[in-house]
Amino acid sequence: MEKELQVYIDGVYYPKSQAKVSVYDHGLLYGDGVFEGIRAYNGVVFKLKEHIIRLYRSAHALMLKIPLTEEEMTQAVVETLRKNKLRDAYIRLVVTRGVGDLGLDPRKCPKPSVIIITDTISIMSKEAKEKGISTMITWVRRNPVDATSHEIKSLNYLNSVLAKMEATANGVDEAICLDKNGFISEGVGENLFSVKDGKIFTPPSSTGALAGITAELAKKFAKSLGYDVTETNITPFQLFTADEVFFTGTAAEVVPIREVNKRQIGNGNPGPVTKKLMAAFQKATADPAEGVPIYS
Ligand code: PXG
Repeated sequence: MEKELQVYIDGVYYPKSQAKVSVYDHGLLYGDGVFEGIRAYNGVVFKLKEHIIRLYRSAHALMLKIPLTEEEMTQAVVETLRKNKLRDAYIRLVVTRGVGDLGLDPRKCPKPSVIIITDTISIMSKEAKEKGISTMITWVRRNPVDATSHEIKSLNYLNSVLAKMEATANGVDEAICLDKNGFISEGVGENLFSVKDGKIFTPPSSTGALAGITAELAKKFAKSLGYDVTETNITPFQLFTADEVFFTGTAAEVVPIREVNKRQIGNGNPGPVTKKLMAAFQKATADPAEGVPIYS
């Protein structure tokens, strides 16, 4: 039998089938915790530093004290990948509030738990990348910035789950969420960009969207290619009538959107700006300088 993947929980490695947390963990009971989804490409953990910084910022917002330094966390991620002899991987980093009682008061949880899962990745299909994906604006709003905003990458993902279910039930690939004012926010685990007359637009974090690491990179590439990138409110109408629309995300990378609520975007094919950014992103994932090496 093939050796089981090893999962890191609080400094100890457990085989996948035995990697478990307590039913009293407030991560389970209340969604009280934070996470990151990270990828490794060809032996390099892509943008690991940026993901670790975001994890600690999310934790800071929740007043959750991670029991490892950022450096120790980085090492633990790399070591978990080594243990599993992975080069191309999906990494799920989770910090929960830890075990407490049945009240939601986090003071009852003396010790947060750190979980590092490294697994093989299921990548988006070649067809999705070549032809673009279909999307729909869902009834599920992004939580406002004064609620469980996705600015904090917390374990509260129920609105993403509901939105994803809605998309699936309607036979489209992915959902797009609006903010409480009706402006475009983001996908269920992707940031959104639109292109009109050679200019690039993306919703601000005031819509409750996560500050995506892939989005940040896409903005950087766009600017270095000479495009204007503006963070601004985008209406559904502006999306329907955009020349190009695309998603960015760790799982999605850069993926063209060919349809929004049955409206064809542009000519229905991935546009020139999207294609250039896809190529730039692809190049970055192959550059060891963009991440932390697993095997030195
Ligand atoms: N918005 C939200 C709400 C997210 O959760 C992104 C945007 C894209 O951010 P990055 O930093 O990845 O460019 C995310 C990222 C999953 C999964 O398992 C989710 C994310 C990342 C990786 C995997 O669905 N969320």
